[in-house]
Amino acid sequence: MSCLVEEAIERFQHEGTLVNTEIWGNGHINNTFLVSFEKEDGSTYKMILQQMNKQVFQKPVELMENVMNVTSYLQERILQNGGDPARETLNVFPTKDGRPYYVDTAGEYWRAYRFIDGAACYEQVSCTEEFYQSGLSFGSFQRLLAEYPAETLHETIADFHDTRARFQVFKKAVEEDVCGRAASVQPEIGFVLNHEYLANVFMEMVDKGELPLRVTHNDTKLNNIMIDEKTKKGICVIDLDTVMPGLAMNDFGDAIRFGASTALEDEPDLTKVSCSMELYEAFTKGFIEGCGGRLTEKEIDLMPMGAKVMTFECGMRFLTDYLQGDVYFKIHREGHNLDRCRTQFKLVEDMEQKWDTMCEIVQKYK
Ligand code: ADP
Ligand code: GN1
Ligand code: MG
Repeated sequence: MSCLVEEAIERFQHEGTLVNTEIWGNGHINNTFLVSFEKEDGSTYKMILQQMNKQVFQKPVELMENVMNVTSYLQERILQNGGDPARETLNVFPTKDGRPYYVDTAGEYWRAYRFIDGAACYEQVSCTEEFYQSGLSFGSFQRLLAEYPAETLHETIADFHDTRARFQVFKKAVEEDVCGRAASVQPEIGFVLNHEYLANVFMEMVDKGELPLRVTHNDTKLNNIMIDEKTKKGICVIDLDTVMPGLAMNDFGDAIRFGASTALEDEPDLTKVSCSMELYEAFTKGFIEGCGGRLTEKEIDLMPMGAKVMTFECGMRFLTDYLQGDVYFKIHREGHNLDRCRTQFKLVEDMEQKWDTMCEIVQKYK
């Protein structure tokens, strides 16, 4: 473990003696560590320590202001609802001088969260009920934040789900072809170009003022929710770095692209990849229930489109990163971003095949 990790650990308020530090989780963006301490009575005290990705989040101070404000707001709401604020939302551990982050000697930003015990994050769902529960949690998250003053939130990543803007970035990456990889991915490039309508569909409606901007999570993949090991209920929505004004259908869609897939996001064998209608239905039911009647009819009607748009956007982002030399998403093998891109495009194709069913399911729970 680098000495900067140790330097950071010591800057945060904690109890007991440091006994272990390990790399933790499967996030693509931040560097996450599980840090364990032993207290005087022999019990263990754990914290999640994260080195924030400064290249992705260029305004870490504003980002932490969002996280502090959103988590304090959620803690109050959870308390009012008779829940446990220590476990049902993130809790930031302050530094010894009372700040929500620490800047190390190399200029890197660190933060620490209370470790949520007795719960886990998954890369794939193990049963349909679990995915229903995660739909309920992501829907409730939107409901809990429905009255949050959206104008006070900083935009942590500009144009994050502006698929139309991302399409332009993609085209530029193809033109520049800095790694000379474009020639080898012509079918994938062609797929993006043939689906340009998916890049425009929501943004055109936003331009016309047809869609409400809500406080949304914007990164609703299954491993951003902690599932209670005993009850199997989604207890805590984590990874609040992209909580910003956004579209309800995108939170729905991003969760579908990851959790309703029959394979991992980076599965190289595309024959294993499809969008399970059973899982799609379970999540739809949970999400609509969780939103508690706040979604407009139009938003519900557009939920299947949200699934297609978010899956397309994510595949396009992976392909862009592959073309740019894997500078954004963490990779663990050569061609990793390309494998990820291919699963997403396979899912879009599968959704096109299953489109009528996807629309019928949404209407059933409207
Ligand atoms: P990234 O932005 O890189 O995805 P996350 O904030 O999602 O980072 O954290 C990465 C992983 O660390 C999560 O998927 C989860 O497994 C774990 N994790 C994050 N916060 C907590 C927490 N408070 N308690 C327990 N595990 C956590
Ligand atoms: C990233 O941070 P993480 O791993 O939860 C990314 C999402 C992508 C996702 C693809 C800030 O999510 O937008 O959909 O990877 N987060 C950011 O798995 O770019
Ligand atoms: Mg994450």
